[in-house]
Amino acid sequence: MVPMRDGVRLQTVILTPIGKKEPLPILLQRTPYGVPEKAPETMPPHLQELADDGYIFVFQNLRGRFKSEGVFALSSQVDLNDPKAVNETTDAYDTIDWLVKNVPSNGRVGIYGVSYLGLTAAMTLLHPHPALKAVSEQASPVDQWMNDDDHRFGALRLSYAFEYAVMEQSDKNKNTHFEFPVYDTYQWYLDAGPIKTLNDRYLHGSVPYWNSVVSHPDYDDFWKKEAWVRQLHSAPVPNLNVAGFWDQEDPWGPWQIFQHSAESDPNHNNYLVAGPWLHGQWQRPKAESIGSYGYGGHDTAREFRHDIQAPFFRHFLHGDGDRFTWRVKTFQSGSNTWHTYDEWPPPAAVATKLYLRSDGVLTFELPNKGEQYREYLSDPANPVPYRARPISPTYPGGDWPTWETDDQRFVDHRPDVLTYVSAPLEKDLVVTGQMEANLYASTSGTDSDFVVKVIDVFPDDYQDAAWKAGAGPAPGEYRKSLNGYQLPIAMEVRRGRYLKSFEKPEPLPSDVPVPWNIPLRNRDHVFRKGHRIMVQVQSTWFPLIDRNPQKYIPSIYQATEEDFVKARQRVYCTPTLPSYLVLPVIGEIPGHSAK
Ligand code: PG9
Repeated sequence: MVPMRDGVRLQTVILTPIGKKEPLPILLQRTPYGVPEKAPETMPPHLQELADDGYIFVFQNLRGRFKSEGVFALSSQVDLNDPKAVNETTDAYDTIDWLVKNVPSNGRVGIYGVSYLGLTAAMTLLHPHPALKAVSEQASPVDQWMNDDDHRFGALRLSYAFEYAVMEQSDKNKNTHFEFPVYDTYQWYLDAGPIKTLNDRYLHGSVPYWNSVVSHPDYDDFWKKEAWVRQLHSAPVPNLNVAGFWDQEDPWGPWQIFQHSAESDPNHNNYLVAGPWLHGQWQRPKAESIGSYGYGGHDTAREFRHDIQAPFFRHFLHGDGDRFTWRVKTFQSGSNTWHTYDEWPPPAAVATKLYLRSDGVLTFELPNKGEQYREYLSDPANPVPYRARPISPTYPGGDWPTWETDDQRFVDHRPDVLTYVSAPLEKDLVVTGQMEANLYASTSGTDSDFVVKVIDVFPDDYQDAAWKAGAGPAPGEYRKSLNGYQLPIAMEVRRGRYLKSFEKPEPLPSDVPVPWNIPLRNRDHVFRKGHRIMVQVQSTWFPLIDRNPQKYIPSIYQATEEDFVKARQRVYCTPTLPSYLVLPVIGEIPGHSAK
């Protein structure tokens, strides 16, 4: 029980290797999910590469979780000007102080971890203890209103935010899984109706974080204080940021930490590694494929841990080996190769527009005169599912982790999903850097959402050679095949009320085309020759994102059933109101005439 500055004691497990005589560095993980009860009988795969070098592993429960005393606030607020404040930054500081004074070591401490553990690692950067010599935040959120777990630019990630808050704040001594009385959670959330019902009927105000979510719809001071990264403007300690391109929870935070730290980094302390990973997949035993799409024989998890994570800590904590010379290293999907970059975004990437056309085609050419728009009816009573039903609960495990790689054919025929597709590419198209979508779109309502998905469409005969005599999958094997697979590369939502201001929402003008900028984050992917690029546009994505009533009201979380209305959505494609993707292209643009 390690004492903090306010007297609260935190449950801490210290595992010291037997047989290592020399003083070792300490590697700390701080978690809300529970510490190990005893030393593992055999070394877990994710610790193996580090254990080979020798570390004292320390695991600590956050305040208010399990046997740790105090209250778990599920908060990232840090007030550096308040000397009495306690938060994850001060608790980490106090823990490191106690460890170097009480545990024989070489006096050097590192902290690392994935997701919440990444967050507690990252928050040390705001006031690092002098003994803290290396940090590796991995999939840390940084601003829960703007992106990652709970919202996307203010659009609520309903199922995640609800189920996570229940999990962590229902019972101090365990991770609680909300008991859905029905099998398909899509049906449950739809039947529950407006957000208000969730407290009125189920939680009765018992989960503090959920209460905060529904009482702070806009980007107000509460959320700005939660956005701890706003206080980060340098790289005080070497930090290896790690991000997954298919991370279903926290894909955005690591890039933000990297960017904020780059504001002042004279010692080259700031690194980022990104790969084709689900949330935390780089710490799983293996990461060799997405579904049946293999990475050309690479086990990217093992390669990350062996070739990047272990040498990083070895250099800064043991004083062995060289410092990395690169700033960003990625495992590029499509080419399935590792790449290093001295600068991000790479200067060689050229922002290239790919236009959505009135006939449902994607081309590198601006629409012609006479092209107008495509439209659909968005009905909140029949929202587009974000993955194929039945949708199992987010926790525990199940198929939530992989949904961002699901074949999108399950929705591309829906009348409320617009599909645009390019011709098969004549050459590989390399996309490295920041992707975004810009739509001109209108709604007949006064509020609305637009979701954009960028998809890599595999050729129809992609995998035929893998089957007997190149004949293609037998009946019954189609689901295992990549033939015609629609693999999402980037997906994001914007909520209309926040197009002009995150702090002060405004109604949209009905039936007036307005510009929608939809950031699609950093990517490193090759669309291979013969593949096609697809874009899908829709206005519901349920229950991942709560339903927009499509009629403006001051807080969606106070909406009643009657507020939800159908709306006619139009995506414009005229020469003056074009809708397009911006792709950061390296090298030649296939099939693109120079005129
Ligand atoms: N995505 C989870 C989380 C991190 C930080 C805050 C809230 C949730 C996690 O996997 O830990």
